[in-house]
Amino acid sequence: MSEYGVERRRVFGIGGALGMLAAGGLTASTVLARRPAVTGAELRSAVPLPVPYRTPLPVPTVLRPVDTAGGVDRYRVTQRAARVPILPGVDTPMWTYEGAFPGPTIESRRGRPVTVTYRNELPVPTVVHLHGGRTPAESDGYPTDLVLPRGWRDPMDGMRHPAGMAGMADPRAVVTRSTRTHTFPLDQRPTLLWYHDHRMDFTAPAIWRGLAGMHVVRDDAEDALGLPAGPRELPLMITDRAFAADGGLAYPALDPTLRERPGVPERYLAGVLGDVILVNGAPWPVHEVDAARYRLRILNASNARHYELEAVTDDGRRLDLVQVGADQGLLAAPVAQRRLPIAPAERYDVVVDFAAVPVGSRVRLRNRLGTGRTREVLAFRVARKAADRSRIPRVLSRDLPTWHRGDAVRVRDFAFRAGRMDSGHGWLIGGLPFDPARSDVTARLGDVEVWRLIADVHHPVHLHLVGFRVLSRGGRRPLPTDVGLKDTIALRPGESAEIITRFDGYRGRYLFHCHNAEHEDMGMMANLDIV
Ligand SMILES: [Cu+2]
Repeated sequence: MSEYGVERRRVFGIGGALGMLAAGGLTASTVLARRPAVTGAELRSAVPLPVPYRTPLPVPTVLRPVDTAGGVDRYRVTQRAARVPILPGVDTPMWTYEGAFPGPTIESRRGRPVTVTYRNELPVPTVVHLHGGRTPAESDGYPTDLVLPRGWRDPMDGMRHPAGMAGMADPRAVVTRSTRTHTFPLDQRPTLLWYHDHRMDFTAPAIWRGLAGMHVVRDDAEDALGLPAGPRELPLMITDRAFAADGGLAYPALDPTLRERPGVPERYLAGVLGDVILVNGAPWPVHEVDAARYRLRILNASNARHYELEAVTDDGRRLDLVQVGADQGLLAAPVAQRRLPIAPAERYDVVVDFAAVPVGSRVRLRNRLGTGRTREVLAFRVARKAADRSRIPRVLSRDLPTWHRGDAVRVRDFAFRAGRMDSGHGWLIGGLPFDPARSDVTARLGDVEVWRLIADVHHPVHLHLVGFRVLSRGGRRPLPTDVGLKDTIALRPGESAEIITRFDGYRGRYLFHCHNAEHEDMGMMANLDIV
């Protein structure tokens, strides 16, 4: 096959890129490659930390629409500073959606449009992206489509690239003042999405301060499956944070006002990790459950921390985590997992059965990648026997895309690695730092493409607009947890992977980027123009 020859050359091309990495002697990549489990530097809290598994698990409130006329659910969300009780007896000043962390959850039905009017009452520009949403470009939250706060003088402020690249304004940016309304058609597979700030150069500290919330899309077919529901379905947003002596959040921003100079000191180049694990904004919480099946909708909303989750009983048994869904919705069939590696922005939809767990005992969700307290995440205390009419059907969905290599009209290669930007250390895609004004990828609407990705250190790579399937990892079969339709793939140090997708939905300017939030602020994004 003539195609085979092309593939071989591309494989050698990637090998060449890796060879350069090894020889390049870049501080970050070489240091981190030697310590592959490290995805950042950990901040130490300056307050006494709570004892794990005493704080009840909060479940974020579901936001009520202000209007549902004409088949559209309309919401209003205000971004504002608030004092949020996170640690026992302490209020933590945060930047929030509606005064809460996580922000309120939006529940929506497939194909029923949602509009959200965001009001910015924070002291800095903001922009909201719905992660995993199949959203028209003008509502996707491009990093320069800023909502300026009242009184923000220079509309160009906050649109400049890090020092030394000043003046790199974006002629295509659509900037508004005070408010902006996003329209989300939500014509997509039901799944757990999340919304978060995506401001150019300042995404990492903005999410850290609290600008993140969940969004669930449902449909009748999924409802009819009989999976655990109601109080037995739990959205779980996992984040790590660190706290200063006054109970405020610690974060090593070069400019703590987040107005001008982006970035973090070099020590935190690989990412910022906290020493406190929060689930739905509570430190190491505990949740009382029936001895029955529960559906856990797990999101890793941490900036840089990876987890490998397992469910362990008090007597040391590991419970199956029966995966029913991935980033972009239901699998074709359930897959029993023992461990769930979860990188920033990834989601898993799993069912865990507490029926055989003795009443009064616990099941802990633990993190195999943590050390000390960061090994602990969440505990379930089995409170009582209970009836359970839920089920896990053998067939979960029949609408997963079945793209084949032969469908692809193009193969593209992207190296995600450390490098130099004008401002110093950066993280680059294909050797380049993000420039909103540059065209990186132009794809035709409807085209199927194969992308080959290669990483120096851990990089969770995320495509806006489309889901993809993982074809291979390291030249071999994908991991058992790569199953289903994804929108974020966790590349491991030195690893290559192939993904396949169809650029479907809308034309316009989108993004692909690393979802280690510190990496994305330090250059690791690129434009994806769909024409
Ligand atoms: Cu990265």
